[in-house]
Amino acid sequence: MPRALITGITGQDGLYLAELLLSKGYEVHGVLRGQNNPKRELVERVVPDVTLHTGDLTDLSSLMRAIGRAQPDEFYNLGAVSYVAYSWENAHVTTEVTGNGVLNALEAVRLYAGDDPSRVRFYQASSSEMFGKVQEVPQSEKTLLWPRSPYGVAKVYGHYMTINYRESYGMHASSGILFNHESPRRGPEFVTRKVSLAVARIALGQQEKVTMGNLDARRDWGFAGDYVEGMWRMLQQPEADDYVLATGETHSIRELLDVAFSQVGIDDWEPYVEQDPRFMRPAEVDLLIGDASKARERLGWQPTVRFEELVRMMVDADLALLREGARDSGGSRS
Ligand code: NDP
Ligand code: GDR
Repeated sequence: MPRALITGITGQDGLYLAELLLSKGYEVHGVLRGQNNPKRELVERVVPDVTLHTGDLTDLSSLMRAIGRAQPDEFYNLGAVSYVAYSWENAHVTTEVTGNGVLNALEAVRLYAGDDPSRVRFYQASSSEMFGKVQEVPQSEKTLLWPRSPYGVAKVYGHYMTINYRESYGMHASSGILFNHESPRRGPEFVTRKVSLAVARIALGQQEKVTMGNLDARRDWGFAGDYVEGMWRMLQQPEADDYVLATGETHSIRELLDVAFSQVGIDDWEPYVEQDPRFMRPAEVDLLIGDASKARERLGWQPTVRFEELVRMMVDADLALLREGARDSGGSRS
């Protein structure tokens, strides 16, 4: 039975990946941070077969202890401070977790693996946010990186450190450059979920308006369930490499609002949407659209859920959730 260890097990991708690996017959372990993590209950409910180990990406010895106990064949580094807007206000914390945390994870794996550094396969959760200021479209593994946020800068560091460990030590370390991927488990701070929750509340008469930031930014949005399959496929390759995962479609926040509101029968959303500079970013990533042809050709990977279906799925899930009267956001991410 292959064994996998996942950091970021409480997050959107961690839960989908754990479900995927369990369905493939893996023994799955997760790193859980904090002395009383409120999301432990969520993980135990959704994936009860996962074994949890206490650890933090900023604490190398805790990672080494978790690896020693889990004895993984595959290590998925999904843990991060992942909210871009927050990263300006907490740049040092973001650098420590999202940047230096990758170095800690790589070091823990390298030290554990001993004489055969490639015996534990490593996945790094890199991001389209690394492309930042638009250099070319669509963006591929070869596009120049020009990050526009402390989060993006930290991810670039983690990305190159992963490549460096592959080249320096012969580690089987792959970096997935994933474009935005969403689901009903998405955190409510991210724009798709913020909108799907607000639209559902507005439809049920629980909220009057939603306050947004920049409506003109464009993103390449896919479904998280498809993207964790791509992560796994990367680690099944004989050689480690870097891969873009994306849908190849781009849509603006305005189009997101069009589809989300239309799902509850509202064609003109303007009366329900306000803009506030509070939600504008010091530097914006204006346009993301990915070229996933390498993943398609080498991994046989392709997304199965398109933009409209994704947004409608999220609005429907939030309507159902609110109707059930679930009160905590933990429940909303299950
Ligand atoms: P989430 O924000 O849902 O999850 C982040 C996870 O990181 C949580 O489990 C969180 O744990 C954990 N974490 C935070 N700080 C630490 C720490 N100090 N030590 C250990 N773990 C920590 O993110 P997603 O699931 O959406 O994304 C997974 C990864 O993929 C992230 O690295 C993200 O940056 C990256 N990514 C995501 C994309 C997306 O569109 N979703 C696209 C490209 C990259 P806790 O619950 O305890 O806070
Ligand atoms: P992003 O996702 O920054 O792309 O990072 P987010 O959903 O936060 O923002 C997407 C775009 O929407 C605009 N926007 C708003 N965003 C939020 N959160 N709230 C608003 O009210 C709002 N109004 C407009 C933003 O300005 C932005 O242009 C996500 C994260 O998952 C990262 O961890 C990951 O690496 C990247 O996707 C790929």
